[in-house]
Order: sequence, then structure tokens, then C-alpha cells
Amino acid sequence: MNGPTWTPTEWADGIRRADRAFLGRALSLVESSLPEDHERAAELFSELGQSPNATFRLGITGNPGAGKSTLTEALGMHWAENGTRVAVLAVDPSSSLHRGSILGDKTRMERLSRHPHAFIRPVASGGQLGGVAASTRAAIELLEHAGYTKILLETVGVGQNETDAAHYVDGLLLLALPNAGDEVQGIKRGIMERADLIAVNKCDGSFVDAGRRTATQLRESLKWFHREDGWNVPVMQVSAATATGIAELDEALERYERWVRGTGEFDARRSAQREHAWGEAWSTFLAQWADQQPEIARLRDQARAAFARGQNAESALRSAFHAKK
Ligand SMILES: Nc1nc2c(ncn2[C@@H]2O[C@H](COP(=O)(O)OP(=O)(O)OP(=O)(O)O)[C@@H](O)[C@H]2O)c(=O)[nH]1
Ligand SMILES: [Mg+2]
Repeated sequence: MNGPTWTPTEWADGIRRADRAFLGRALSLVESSLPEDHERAAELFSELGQSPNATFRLGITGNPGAGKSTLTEALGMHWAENGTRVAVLAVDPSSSLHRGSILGDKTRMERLSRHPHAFIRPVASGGQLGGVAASTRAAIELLEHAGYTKILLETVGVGQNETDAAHYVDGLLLLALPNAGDEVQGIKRGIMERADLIAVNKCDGSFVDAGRRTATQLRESLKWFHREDGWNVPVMQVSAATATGIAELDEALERYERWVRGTGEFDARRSAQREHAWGEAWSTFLAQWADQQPEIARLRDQARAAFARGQNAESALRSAFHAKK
């Protein structure tokens, strides 16, 4: 990334002041696919030190069109108006193809994006060095160093490895929709199992009754899932568009946060996520480092040639590296 050459200390001070220019550039560094940008980011992180723990990271998931962006704005506004500093990361799988849907989301979060207590950042879902999970985690840490205490992560990727929100959030909110039939909507079992809270959105106008019925159905189906940690997943009824039920949702979230911190589950999740981060960082680092060692690169090329001739990849690598000719 080109641009001003700030020293790591200047960078870190800029981040701590939540200077938007510094923050924006630092976020681009961690999203970059250039190794030299990652070197600069690594320097910045070592200057920043350990990230604050008193933050809450909430993932918002749900089928396309469930109202994730609208709810992100409504909840974000609720927090920002109460003096909480809130940052939004919108992970959108389609953004690596074209930026269209991100722009759509941005305009939908128009009020929040103008709020002085808020910061909104679209996250592209491809091309980052070390993968989406690594750059999203780094982005979250930067935002926390900048003093944002609530981090909202809009994602559609629950259950998929790369964009899996479980790798970086403290709580997951699933958005459902009122539905008239008796079948519970096409929400995958895996997502139901992972949600810490469920909100039936669009409970407004003619959907209020259907929303209430859907909430009851969802509560019924939750009985079939056994949560080992004993948390009772609340099912809320909200309307993101009219900001109805948002204060109640916030209360439920506070209850959840108190519970998750109180049981030690919060720390357990964060350290499991850190372990995961370590694994990813180690593989990325190792691969880059190894490519720079002439002897290793020579054996890699030898294996690659065998692979090109039709040998199985792993067997080609194993024979090249064991043979060490
Ligand atoms: N009636 C009603 N419409 C809503 C509500 N929330 C969102 N919508 C509408 O539903 C549509 C989709 O909302 P979004 O917030 O973009 O949904 P999303 O889940 O972010 O969608 P993707 O990011 O594309 O998956 C928009 O037209 C919204 O205006 C609500 O509470 N009530
Ligand atoms: Mg959206």
C-alpha cells in the first residue's frame, strides 16, 4: 500500500485517538495481500500491545434479506445514542466479485455511518493474506484499540470455514423472518445450534401475528437442541425498520453478556479463537518463510515438477523432502 510513511508510534497514537484516517489505512494494511503491508501491520500491533478485553463482539447472521444490515444500523444507533462507541464490520461474500451489495448496505446504514460514535467498514471476503478470518480478527483488534467497545459483525457465512463468525465473536444473533406456514424457515440446523440469541425481524404491519407465531415455533424447536453450557436462547420479536423491540433486544444481549462473562465461557471462547488464530498465523508465516529459503524452494520446485507430471501432490512433496537430493 502506498501512502504516508508514519512511524509505528505515530500509527499507534493515531489508532488510539480513533483518527479515521489512521484507522482506515491500518484496516487496509491488515486486509492487504502484500507481505510488506503485513510486516507494517505486525509492527503496528507490537506497538499497540495487548488488545482491551472489555469489549463485546456480536455476530449477526441470517438468510439473505432477513434484515441484518437494517438491524445492525438500528442496534448500532441504539448503542451510539446511549454513548457507546460502536464499530461495524460487514462481511459480504459477494464483495470480492463486485462492490455493489456493500454500497447497498452502506446506504442502508446511512444514519449510523454519520454518527460520531460509530465506524463502519465493509470487509471484502477474498484476496487477503492469511484469509478472511485472520484479517477480520486483526480488524476487530484495531477497532478495539481505537476505543470501540461494541463490535457488530454482519455475516452470511456461518457454518462455512472461511467466513465463520464463530472464529471471532463473543455472541451470535440469528435473524429469522415471520412466516405464515408451519414449517420453520430454511435455517440450517448448524446455525440454530450456534445462535446465542434469535430475533424474528420484520414484526411490523401485517407481519406482527405471523412474527409471534414464528417466535413460538422457534422456541419449540429450540427445545430439541441441547446446549451443554445451559444458556437459554431467547427468541425476541423485533422490527429493525421501525426500531421496535430494539431496547428489549439490547437488554437480552446484556443478560447474555453478563452470563457469558460470569460462567467463564467468554474467556474460553476468546482463548479458543486465539488458538485458532495462532494455527492460521503459523501456517501463513511458515509458508512465506519457507518460500524464501533457497534450499526449501529448490525441493518445492522439484516436488512441483513431479506433481506436474501427474504425481499425487502430497506424495510428490514427501518424496522430494525426504530424498533431499
Ligand atoms: N417491513 C420490514 N422490512 C425490513 C425490516 N428490516 C429490513 N427490512 C427490509 O428488508 C430488506 C432487506 O434488508 P437488509 O437489511 O438489507 O437485509 P440483509 O439481511 O442485510 O440482506 P443481505 O445483506 O443482502 O443478506 C430491505 O428492503 C429492508 O428495508 C423490518 O424490520 N421490517
Ligand atoms: Mg446486508
